[in-house]
Amino acid sequence: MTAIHKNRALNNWVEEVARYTNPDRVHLCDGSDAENAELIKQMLADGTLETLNPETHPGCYLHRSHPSDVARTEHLTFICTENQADTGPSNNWMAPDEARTRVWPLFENAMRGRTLYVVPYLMGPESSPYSKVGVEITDSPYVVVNMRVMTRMGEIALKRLGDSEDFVKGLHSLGDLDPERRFICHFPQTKEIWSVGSGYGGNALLSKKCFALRIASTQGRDEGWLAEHMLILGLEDPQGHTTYIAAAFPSACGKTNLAMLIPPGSLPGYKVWTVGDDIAWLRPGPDGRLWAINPENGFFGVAPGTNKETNPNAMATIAKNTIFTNVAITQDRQPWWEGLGKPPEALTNWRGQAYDHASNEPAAHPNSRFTAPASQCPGISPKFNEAQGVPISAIIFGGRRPSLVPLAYQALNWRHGVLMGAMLSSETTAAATGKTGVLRRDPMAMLPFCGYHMGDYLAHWLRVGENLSHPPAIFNVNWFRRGANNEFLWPGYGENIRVLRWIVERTRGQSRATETPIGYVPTTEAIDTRGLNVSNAVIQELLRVDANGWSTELRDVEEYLQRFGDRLPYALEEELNNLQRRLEAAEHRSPSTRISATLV
Ligand code: OXD
Ligand code: MN
Repeated sequence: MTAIHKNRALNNWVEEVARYTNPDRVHLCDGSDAENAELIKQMLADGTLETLNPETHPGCYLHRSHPSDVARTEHLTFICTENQADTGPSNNWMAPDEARTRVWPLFENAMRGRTLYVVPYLMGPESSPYSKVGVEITDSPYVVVNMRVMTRMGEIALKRLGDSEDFVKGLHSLGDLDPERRFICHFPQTKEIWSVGSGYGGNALLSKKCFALRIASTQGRDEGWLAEHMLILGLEDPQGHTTYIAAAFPSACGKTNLAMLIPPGSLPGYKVWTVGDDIAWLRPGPDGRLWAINPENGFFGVAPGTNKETNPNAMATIAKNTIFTNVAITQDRQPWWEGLGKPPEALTNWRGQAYDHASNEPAAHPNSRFTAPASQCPGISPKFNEAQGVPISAIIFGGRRPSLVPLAYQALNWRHGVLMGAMLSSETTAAATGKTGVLRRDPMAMLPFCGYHMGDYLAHWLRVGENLSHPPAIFNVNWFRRGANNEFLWPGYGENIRVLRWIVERTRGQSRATETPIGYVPTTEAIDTRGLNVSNAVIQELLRVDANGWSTELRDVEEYLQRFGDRLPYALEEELNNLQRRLEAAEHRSPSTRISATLV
């Protein structure tokens, strides 16, 4: 084989893979428009893509995946380290030797009749010293065109790589798409990823969950920074001052909506700038603050529920040059999903069949997605490409909790905030295969994405905080609390700005809160409800701290955290005991009612 590139390490690896996978052709991707157009032409010809209405959705395409390949498959996702203890109980472990005998053979001749694409990509802004290079080898042209949207792909990455050997090697093959022969393996020690048998985004776009979270989290552990499942936004106030916030929510809990929020007219002068919607790389800066970059260059968002009311900026972002996966289409070939109003009469469902209106089935798959360039977002931050990133003043954790967890509250300090993140839990969604709507503990929303032992990860969080002279304040939010009739108590979406505003003001010592055993809870007056149809009684309920309920919750948290054994940092156990003691004291004073305490 002739050398595909002058970089020796790259060339040797591609040759080795090509010898084993046996493709018809090898193509090094340059990321150009012409290359993209050629790939799309090919995929239109073989049915991998379909054109959407060029008048309403110029440059947009539909891809229908195999019906058994529509979400991340966590039970087939492995961390492969020599020592099982290093992966911890929250990850599936496979010994590297076992991976070589069980998974590697699935790549043998897997690319016969196909093209092997070499996809170099850069995670992070071109000018940033914190950006990292990855190369994905794949036999899926759908993966290539998605990678071009989600990362800085092609020449730009090769230029950055130069003759360095320092890049994450990702090998992906669709294989035969049989879930029985599907594996997503990570080798943090050698910075390698093998993914076979799936074309689904989170399993196949190896830049995203595999590199930017699982591998990067281990690099962060070793180098003193954090790779997190977080959106990044800037909230500009009427005085023109912008405060940056990072927020972790489990998959499909509204990170994209929050990152792209447009404030309602009743709060004039506020503006949200989107820096990222899914992943943040966070580093202590020389000024003692935590600085964040978004390693990605596009959005791979959940389509259902997205509309002009819930996320107008997303709707504008995906109006052109977007790849839609597993959505339904209307008769005039516009993409359609649940949340866009009444289903039109003639509709083709995500499987490509006529939609049966009498059925209870959704027309779009609940985890159907859009892949769209970040540059198309009307609210994209002017700091999106900033080399140093943005300074983070607040970190928010949140999940779907129908009861107990208040609309918002603030941790007493970093250590308590780390416990708050460790306690995060949420009802499961369609982003991963399995039952939806079940409560699952998901520390820092990283349970499926942390590449090493969760106990070590929590200890790493504590260490990072200790080295910050100006650590971000830490908060927890819950947009999903329900009332007696199971109705959502909080309107959510654009109105969440009211909670963000309280958070930003707290970071400046400006807004009011009550000190309760679980942390600082906003006073009812501190959340601006002008122009909102939410009664005072509902606000009180949203902010109620039920000491009894929390004591029960903490017993569950304690049991959960115990699974991390002696790797659970002692400081967190202590923090949990302190919290338990504060709750017990409050229960004695005023059982299961709102806890009256000091205003701060
Ligand atoms: C995602 C996920 O795709 O979290 O972002 O599943
Ligand atoms: Mn995600």
